Amino acid sequence: MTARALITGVVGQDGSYLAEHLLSKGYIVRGITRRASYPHTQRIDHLFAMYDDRDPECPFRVTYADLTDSSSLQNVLLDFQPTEVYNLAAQSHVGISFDTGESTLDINAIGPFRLLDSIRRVCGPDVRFYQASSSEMFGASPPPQSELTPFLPQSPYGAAKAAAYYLTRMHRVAYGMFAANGILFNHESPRRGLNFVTRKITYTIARIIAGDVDRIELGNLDAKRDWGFSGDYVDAIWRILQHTEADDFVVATGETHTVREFVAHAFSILGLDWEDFVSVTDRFKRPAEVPALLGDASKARRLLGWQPKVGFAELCQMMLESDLAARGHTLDEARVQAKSLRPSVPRVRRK
Ligand code: NAP
Ligand code: F7E
Repeated sequence: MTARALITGVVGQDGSYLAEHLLSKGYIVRGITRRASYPHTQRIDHLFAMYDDRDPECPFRVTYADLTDSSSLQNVLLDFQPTEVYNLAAQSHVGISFDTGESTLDINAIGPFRLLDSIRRVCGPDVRFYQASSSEMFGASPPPQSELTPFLPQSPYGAAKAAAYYLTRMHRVAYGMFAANGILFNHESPRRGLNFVTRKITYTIARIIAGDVDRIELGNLDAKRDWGFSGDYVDAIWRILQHTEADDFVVATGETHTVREFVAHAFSILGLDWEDFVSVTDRFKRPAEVPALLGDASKARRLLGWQPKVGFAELCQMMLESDLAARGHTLDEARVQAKSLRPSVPRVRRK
């Protein structure tokens, strides 16, 4: 039987890479997206161009549904009859979750419950379910973090993801469902949303080179993150659902860097000193911070045979090159242009 994957959050960063990954393996893929007032399918437009959805055999389709709307979830489950469900949809910005706590809890905690409950009622226990859990659940627990590390969430986002993690396990235990958690540490790509710190940095550097702006404003530079590449992580997500039994897995690189190191490295690729172009503002600081994340993914390595391919420096350069290319610059051209830039952040403001 052909595997049939339902992906929530298909227009997001991971959803787009996962759809590509599953299509390349011969899956029939159905994505769901919620209504937006303006089209936001940029990350999957190349897939729409590859497949003709007027063809009844088309392996890739996208339907409207919303994690806050059980009836829409039941409709798509009844219509599509998936063999695997990947729940990637979420309000995924930690900082914004402090401003939108209630809706973040609704989408990120009750949303997975609605989906699990609907799968149980509509599809039965044979459907495999993946929950996009997060290293943000570890919060204040010191590194390194593994599947055995206690959760101490520091944000509405982290608390909601922890609730969803336990609800996923509960459906495994109570109803015998194949319900698994991937506890993924930060993962980035050229498709990363513009207001996550890595992409904000590479995108704004490209704008500095183009002369649109003269600096980047950032918040906490001391936070440490274990940053990997989304393209590598969707393979781990797929492997988690192919494992012999439903289980929970940390997915991480095992290397950690501060935000300061990321921004310094990104500027250094162009031969620039980051301190000439970065100012720190309280505006981007959070009411509570997760100080340090460093994942121990030895269980995923051992049981899933998974390991990341893209490292920190390669990831940073890949994102910068992509943002420069979108503005018509090669890396070499940007390096030449960088030589003519004057520092925009006065020394006195650097503290
Ligand atoms: P992303 O780019 O923000 O994608 C999330 C997607 O969820 C977006 O396309 C969003 O749609 C959709 N969504 C939000 N609310 C929805 C709702 N009510 N109904 C249906 N769809 C909804 O995030 P990502 O980086 O791909 O992350 C994928 C998942 O992994 C998320 O659950 C995230 O929390 C989790 N995660 C991410 C990381 C990471 O570092 N990237 C690490 C650990 C866990 P709109 O475009 O319409 O907003
Ligand atoms: O922040 C600091 C910020 O927003 C990283 C999501 O994918 O990973 C992500 O959550 C760090 C934090 O990611 C700015 O305070 C400094 O310490 O890129 P971020 P995140 O909060 O770690 C987890 C695992 C997820 O599950 C989430 O979905 O960078 N930081 N200055 C800043 N962060 C932002 N966004 N913007 C700044 O200007």
